[in-house]
Amino acid sequence: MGGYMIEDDWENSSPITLVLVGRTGNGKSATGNSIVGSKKFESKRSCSGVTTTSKLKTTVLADGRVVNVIDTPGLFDSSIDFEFIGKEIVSCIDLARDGIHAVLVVFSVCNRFSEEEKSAISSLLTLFGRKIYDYIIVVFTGGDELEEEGKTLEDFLCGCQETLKETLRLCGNRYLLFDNKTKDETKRAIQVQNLLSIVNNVALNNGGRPYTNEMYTEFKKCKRESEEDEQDKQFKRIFEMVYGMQDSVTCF
Ligand SMILES: Nc1nc2c(ncn2[C@@H]2O[C@H](COP(=O)(O)OP(=O)(O)O)[C@@H](O)[C@H]2O)c(=O)[nH]1
Ligand SMILES: [Mg+2]
Repeated sequence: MGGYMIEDDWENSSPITLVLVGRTGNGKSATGNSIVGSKKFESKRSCSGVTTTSKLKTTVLADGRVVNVIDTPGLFDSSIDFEFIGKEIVSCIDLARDGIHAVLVVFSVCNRFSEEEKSAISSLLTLFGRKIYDYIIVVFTGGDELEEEGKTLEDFLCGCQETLKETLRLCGNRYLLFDNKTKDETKRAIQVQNLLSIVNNVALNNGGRPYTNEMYTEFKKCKRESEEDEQDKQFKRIFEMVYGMQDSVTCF
């Protein structure tokens, strides 16, 4: 009963906020456009990042649900420094005023799963804390390319590297395929519906609670404290080493 309350409440009233992350060129902006149903984000073939700061666009679905989509720059590209990532993350969390319902990690079936991608996932852990994994959905772009080869996503995943399989397991095996090139409006709408049904499951698993600024602040606080803890321990170790040795010196 309680579960249904959460579901009904979540589905009908609150806007859904999704954040797109991943390496430049994987199709984040194109996926954002597929979700909102128009070219609101700039998506380009060139490898230089088109999106330089995080942007939020909103759409209202046929059933009245409001969906906010936040597109981010390639935060996990190897060229980007940690300070910039930190600032962008804070700006994303500010943009998502009511919290983040799902983090869409975008991979492309056309690009090899790289070290950058692997580190993107671990950066999320470092930046947001373990809780963030409960909100991740992996979106593979390039559905049209697979279709052309007569392959399904499962065929693709069968032949993929073990590290990608491990990453998917880490993200609760929540993944789906997007064809951002389709001109077929029904196909686009079905893709969005499939995504939203996974978002719905994510929300239910998280008790209807999105990832909020408070959770982020709490994580940062705990992290700071544990770092301070670690510093304390380290200091204690050094202290014991120095004074322990002195003790033994006086003993002699
Ligand atoms: N064939 C194909 N190309 C795609 C798909 N999604 C994105 N792309 C292309 O991938 C390139 C990079 O896309 P973009 O959205 O700018 O990536 P971003 O840097 O992650 O935002 C563009 O040329 C897109 O047209 C897809 O589903 N199929
Ligand atoms: Mg982009």
